Amino acid sequence: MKRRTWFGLSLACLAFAALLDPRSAVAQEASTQALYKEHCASCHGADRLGGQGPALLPQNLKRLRKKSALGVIGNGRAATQMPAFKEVLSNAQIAALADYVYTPLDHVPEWGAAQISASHVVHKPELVEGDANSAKPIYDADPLNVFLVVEAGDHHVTVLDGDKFEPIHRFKSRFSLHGGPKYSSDGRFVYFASRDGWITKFDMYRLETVAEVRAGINTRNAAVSSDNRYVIVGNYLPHTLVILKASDLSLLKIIPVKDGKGNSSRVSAVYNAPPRTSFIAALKDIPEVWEIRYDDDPPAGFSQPWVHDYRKESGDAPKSEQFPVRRIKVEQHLDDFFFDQEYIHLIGASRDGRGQVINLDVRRAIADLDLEGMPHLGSGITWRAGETTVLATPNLKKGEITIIDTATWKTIKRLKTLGPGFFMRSHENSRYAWVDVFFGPNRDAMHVIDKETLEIVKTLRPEPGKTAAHVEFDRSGSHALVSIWDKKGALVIYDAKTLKEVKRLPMSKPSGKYNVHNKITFSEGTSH
Ligand code: DHE
Repeated sequence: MKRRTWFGLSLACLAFAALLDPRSAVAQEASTQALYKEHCASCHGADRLGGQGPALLPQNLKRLRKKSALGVIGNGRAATQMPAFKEVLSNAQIAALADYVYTPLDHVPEWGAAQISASHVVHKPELVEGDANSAKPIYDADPLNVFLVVEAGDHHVTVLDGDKFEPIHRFKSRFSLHGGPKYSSDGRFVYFASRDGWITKFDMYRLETVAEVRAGINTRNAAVSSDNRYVIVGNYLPHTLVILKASDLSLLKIIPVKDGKGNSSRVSAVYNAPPRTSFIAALKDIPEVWEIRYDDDPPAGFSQPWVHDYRKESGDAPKSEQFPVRRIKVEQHLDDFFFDQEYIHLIGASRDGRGQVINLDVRRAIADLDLEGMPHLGSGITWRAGETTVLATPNLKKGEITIIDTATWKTIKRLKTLGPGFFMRSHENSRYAWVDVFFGPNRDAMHVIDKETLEIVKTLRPEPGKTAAHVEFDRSGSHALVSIWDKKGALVIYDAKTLKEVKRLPMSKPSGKYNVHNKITFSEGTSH
C-alpha cells in the first residue's frame, strides 16, 4: 500500500515536472501534429491548405466559432465526407486539434503559378467555349429568369425556375461559397468563388461544371469582364490578384498586390466596371484603389494618360503590358464599397465607418460621407426619388438605413430599423426596397420601405424565431424571394405588390440568390 502511494506520488511529480519543462510543450505540439497527420491531412492537406476538404487556417475558419469546430471534429459534418472522431479521439485530443487549426502558419504559404496550374481541372472540354448543339438550355424555362440559390447549410446550389418557382436542378458546390456568383454577359455561364479560393465555371444551359481552379488560399471574391474573356480573383492569402482565361479558367497573370515601397496588401474586393472596360479593386492594407484595364486598346480619351500614368508609377513596365494597373491613392483603407450606375464614382467605407466618394476619372476623393456605425455599402442600392437619385445602405452595427442624395452626397435620412441589417434589395419595377434585420432579437424581421416616402410601410416575419435575410427580385420585379437562414430553412416567395406570401420551398440555409436577368443587366436594385 505504502509502495503504491510512493509510486503514485512519483508519477504525479513526473507529470508536474513535465508541465514545467518547456520541452513538454514541444512534445505536445509534436503529438498534435502527429494526430493531424494521421486523421486530418489526407483530406485537409499536410500543410492545412485544404484538399478534398477545406483549408484549416484561421483566415479560412473565421466564420466557424472554436466551440463549433470542436463539435465538427467530434460529431462530423452531415452531408459531407467529414467523419465523427469522438469515438477515436479523447476530448483533450479534439481540443488540441482545434487549437492547432486556429494557430496561424509561421510563414505565408506560397500559392503561385505552379500551385494554381496544378489545381486546374477542365471537366468538360467540349463546353469550354459553349457548344453548337446547346444554344438553348436543356430545360424548359426562361433562362433569363432563372435564379441560382446558394444553400450554405449543405454546400449545394439550386437552379430555380423564376416563373414557376420550381427547382430545375441541384448540385454540390465547393465548400463555403461566398459572394455573388458572376454570370457571363449572356447568362450562359456562371463563375462561383469559394472562401478557400476555388473558382468554378458552370454551364447554365447544360447544367454541368465546366472547369475549376484554385486561384488562392483565402479568396475575397471574383469578377468577370464584360467581354467574357477574363475572370479576376481577389485574395486575402496570398496578397494577389489572379487573372484567369474565362473559357477554361487557365491562369493568365498573377498581379502581386504591393505598393511602391514593397508593402503588400489583402484585396478587400474586386468588381467589373463595364463602362470603363476595367476591373476595380480596393485594398485592405494599403490606402489605394486599383483600376486594372482589360481591353486590348485603351478607351478613347484614356489611352495616353493611362499608359503614361502606369509607366510612370511602375517604372519599367513594357508598353504592351496586358492588364495595366492604375493606382488611385485614397485617404483610408477601404473595406467595403459600391459604385454609382455610371461607374464614375466609387463610394467606399472603412470598417470604422468613415466614408468617402472617389471620382475614378479625376482619381481623388470628392466628398466625405456622413455615415455612422459600420455601413455595409457593398449591399447598398440606388433608385430615383423625385428629382434625384438616392443611395441607401444598411448598417452592420446600427439599426438604421442611411439614405444619401447622390447629387450632393449629403445624408438626407436616417431610417430607424429594428436592428442592424446585412442585405438590401429592390427592382426598377417595384415601389419598395427590402432590408433585413440580420442581427439581434429581431433577426426574423424584414422591413419593406416605400422608395418615394422613404418610410417603412410593412415589417414581415416570414418565420418567427429564424433569421430572415437577403432578398432578390425576379426578372420583372413582380416577386421578391426571401431566405430563411437556417439549416432547416426555406425560400419564401412574396408577391412584390401585395406583400403576401405565394410559395415556400424548404432549403438548407439558402444564403444568397441571384437572378440571371437582374445581374446581367446590372439592375440598380441588386448587387453587381
Ligand atoms: Fe459577405 C458578398 C465581404 C461576412 C454572405 N461579402 C460579399 C462581398 C464582400 C463581402 C466583399 C461582395 C463579393 C461579391 O459579391 O463579389 N462578408 C464580407 C466581409 O467582409 C464579412 C463582413 C466578413 C468576412 O468573413 O468576410 C462578410 N458575408 C459574410 C457573412 O457572415 C455572410 C452573412 C455569410 C457567409 O456566407 O459567410 C456573408 N456576402 C454574403 C453573401 C454575399 C456576400 C450572401 C452576396 C451578396 C449579394 O447579394 O451579392
